[in-house]
Amino acid sequence: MFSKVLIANRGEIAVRVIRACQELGVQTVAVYSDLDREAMHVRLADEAYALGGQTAAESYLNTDALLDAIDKSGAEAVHPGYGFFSENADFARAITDRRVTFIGPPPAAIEVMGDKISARKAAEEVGVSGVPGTTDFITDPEQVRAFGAEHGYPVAIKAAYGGGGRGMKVVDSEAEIESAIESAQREATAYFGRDEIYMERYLTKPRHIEVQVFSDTHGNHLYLGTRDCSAQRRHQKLIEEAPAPGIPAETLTAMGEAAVAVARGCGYVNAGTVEFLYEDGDFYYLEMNTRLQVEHPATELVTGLDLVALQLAVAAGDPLPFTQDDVTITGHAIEVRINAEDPAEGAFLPSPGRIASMITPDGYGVRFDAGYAEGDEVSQFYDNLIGKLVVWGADRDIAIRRAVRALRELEITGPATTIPADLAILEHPDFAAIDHSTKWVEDVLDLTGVGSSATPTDDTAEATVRRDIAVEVNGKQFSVSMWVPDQASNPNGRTKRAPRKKSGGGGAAGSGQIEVPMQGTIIKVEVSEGDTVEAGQVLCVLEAMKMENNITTDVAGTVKELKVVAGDSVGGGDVVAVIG
Ligand code: MV4
Repeated sequence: MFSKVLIANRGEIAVRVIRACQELGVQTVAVYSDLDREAMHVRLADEAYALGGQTAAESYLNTDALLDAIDKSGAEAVHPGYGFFSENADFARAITDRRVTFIGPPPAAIEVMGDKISARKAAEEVGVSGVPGTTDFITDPEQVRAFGAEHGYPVAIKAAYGGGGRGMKVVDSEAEIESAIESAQREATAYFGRDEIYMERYLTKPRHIEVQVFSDTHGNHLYLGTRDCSAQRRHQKLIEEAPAPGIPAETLTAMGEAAVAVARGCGYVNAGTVEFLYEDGDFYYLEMNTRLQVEHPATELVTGLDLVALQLAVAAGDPLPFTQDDVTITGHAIEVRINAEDPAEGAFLPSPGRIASMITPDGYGVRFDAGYAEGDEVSQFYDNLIGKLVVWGADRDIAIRRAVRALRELEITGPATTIPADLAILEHPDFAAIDHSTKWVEDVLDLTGVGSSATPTDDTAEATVRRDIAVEVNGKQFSVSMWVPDQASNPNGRTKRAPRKKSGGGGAAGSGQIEVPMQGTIIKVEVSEGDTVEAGQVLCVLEAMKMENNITTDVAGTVKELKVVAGDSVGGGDVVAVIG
């Protein structure tokens, strides 16, 4: 086993890995951005190194700063967590070039699975098929017309070098082919810098089922059961469960064996996930995620395995200590994601801010993996996952009831959270009946009347509290404890955000000051200064929260001023155009 591991991540996954290391007697090294100097993962680690910067690009994606921290700390291995550099073959190579172990798959396996076309070909080579379609790039709308005529509509047009659902367009009829191609190419270029697209038959009510695989360096490849992650919104999962319910045992076994074939075929090592779409009893390979996933604890609770401990063992060269026959699934697990987002009216608007108070659930079968504690700040710059509630039950119904019970115990004040939406899903008869699909949250679940869970906080208490103050010396962090008035730890008092100030004094309906509702990137501008526009007309396209959003004018008039061009970053409330 390693004696020292650096965790190239933050938040709950960094905390998860640090805890596993502590249990194994492995020294832990945290890295942190300027905003994370006092973050939970830094508090828990044995050592911490400053990366500098605020945004992900300036900090957790700063290769030089990370390599520097690795050198200074003397870590023998790096755990990338998920996101950031976890599926970056260049980073994995930069690590291994320094004779430091990357706790993850070989760079070549990351590369094969990195684009959908080569991933699909790799699966086809081992006899695992995806949704009927073609791996040829679309160069002519005629190809889509011919495919639609043969297989019927709808047809899915997908970005070849994309992922996470970005750039997928659904064509319902021949008339929509050209605009769908244009839109898919535009999104693909905006997100991935490449515009190659391909097509598949579009499944209208699929479930997202994934298989957890694990491979060691001795050629052993196992599957550790399935998860259903269909309860998601705009490709952000809300609730996951293990095993995938309501699927015949022989189908689950066939999916497990298909996943292992894919892993073996690409020379996989360490933890991975093979994703499938499941519809009407059939399953279709989608892609492989070459990392440990957010939802791995659901698998841990039904297999009894510590997947992070296994990752460390496999990375250290140990063979997997069990065989496929030893893997058994017991009971049912449900993971509920708690994000700092306001689900009111189904909008899921980011709600960063300081966690004024947090009462976490407990009791039989309940686990809470958080990346924050009371008093910590959820930054707008990073993923806003506060924590994950993971429950185990003897069967699915018990697990659902336990998840609801635990969610009701969980109280967070400060940021709004996804808890009300999570409850709406868990208490819905469709979810109980497994009559949901990947489209269900967006198309069926009714979140009207679901209110904001943001709560004002009482900041009048004058008690003293212990604060561990981080002191940085030559880029390395040391901790000093102080007892200070509680006020000092909360200089801003109330943490509920004041009503957002409208920029430029405008923004009110009908004022002609057209604002964007949230932070994002302008990917297309549809009008020019001097143009005459009608109410409801699209002015520009904002890419935000992984989707294209049309920004429309609510008044008719002339474009007096246009404040953005394609490629501009904008913040929520920024005025993009003035219509007069
Ligand atoms: C599909 C599909 C239906 N038919 N492909 C979206 C994410 C990307 N990785 C693949 N996705 C889908 N591909 C065909 N041919 C429906 C989806 C899909 C989806 C898949 C998994 C999880 C959530 C999803 C939400 C919407 C659509």
